[in-house]
Amino acid sequence: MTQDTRPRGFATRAIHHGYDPMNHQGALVPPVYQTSTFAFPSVEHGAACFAGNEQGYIYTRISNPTLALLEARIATLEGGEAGVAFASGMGAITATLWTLLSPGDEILVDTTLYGCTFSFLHHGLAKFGVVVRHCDMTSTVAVQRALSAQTRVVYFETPANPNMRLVDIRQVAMLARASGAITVVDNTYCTPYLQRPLELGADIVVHSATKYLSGHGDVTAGLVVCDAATAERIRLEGLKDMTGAVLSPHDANLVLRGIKTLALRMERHCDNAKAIVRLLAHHPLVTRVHYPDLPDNPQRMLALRQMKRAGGMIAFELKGGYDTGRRFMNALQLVTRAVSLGDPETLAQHPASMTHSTYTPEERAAHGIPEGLVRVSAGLEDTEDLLADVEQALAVAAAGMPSESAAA
Ligand code: 3LM
Repeated sequence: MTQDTRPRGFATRAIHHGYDPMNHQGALVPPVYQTSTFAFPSVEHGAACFAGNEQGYIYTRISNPTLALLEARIATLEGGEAGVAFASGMGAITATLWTLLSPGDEILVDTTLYGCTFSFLHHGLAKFGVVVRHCDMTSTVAVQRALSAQTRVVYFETPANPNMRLVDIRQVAMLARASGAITVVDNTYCTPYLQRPLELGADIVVHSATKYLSGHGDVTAGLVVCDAATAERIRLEGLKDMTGAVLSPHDANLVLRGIKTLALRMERHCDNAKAIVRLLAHHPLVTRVHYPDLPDNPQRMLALRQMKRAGGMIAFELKGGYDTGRRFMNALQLVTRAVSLGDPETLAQHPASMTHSTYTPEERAAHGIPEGLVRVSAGLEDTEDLLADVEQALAVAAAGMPSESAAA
């Protein structure tokens, strides 16, 4: 029998990469190494492991075989050399930025960011002498102008949470590199199934694996992927010493299980989002839909270039602003009112009072987050059931409006 040497596809690697049952008593599913510490065969071996002269597990806050398998899987899917696992997305983001930045350094970030990332930058990093600067990264000219000799890190989400603005990863990473800065991309909204920032020139990818990667709403987890040397620094500085935000082996196992079905699930999330977007875009109560693959979206060509499909996240605005949005969300019967995203359940939330309430109203206005914006994470239910629920909730929201504004 000849060995198949073709590179394996995404779904195959998501299921098999880095694990051979024959090395584990034939166990089809990787065992969970539910242990905090590891026995040394000799004191000399233990000392050599601590000195970094020999390979070996020491303590789960540093590494663990279950976490190592998850790290290898996300690294191959993102097309990077190495991964590091964390207890949450915020654990991954904070550990990475604590590792890369020192007082006096500057971090250049996009206009719109997830609420807790925004507050970490302004209320966390800034307190320790890191200069945080925003620029509109939808414009490469603005990025070029904003980069300075002090810019150590360029950081963005694409699509951005919650308003779906896109950043041209290839262009911005190229400008950052030319200026000596490291590009960090939060790829939570897309997952490597839809978008691979490292292949487009970014240096580091961060994830909230709480979302699509684990995919079942039952775990909080974070992941980082980059070159092996930087991953080791982030592990030994940001994870081991600065945050201690280690993922539990049991939760790593849940993320590994979720990743096995990522390709299938992402296709369904995209199908459902597309159907909901089509309903919203033609509905008289809807004033604006934020979604990458809409004919009138000026960033549509960029979406087609850097994303396989447009994703499962939608944001939209209704006539009558927040009041109508509140009525719409309260009228939902199948779609669940909840923050988070990427779960089998379709979720709806109000960024201004929930995920982005870490911004002041003035900051939301300056950072492109409308007060009336409604965000939906399209789940995996039957499309017809979702459309029926969204349609009836829009009708309830419209019925509660003063008649002249509903007709306007
Ligand atoms: C949310 N987001 O509902 P964790 N990066 C992105 C994210 O969306 C998130 C994180 C990082 C939401 C969580 S809000 C109270 C609930 C793009 C999380 C942080 O630490 O795993 O939650 O990831 O938008």
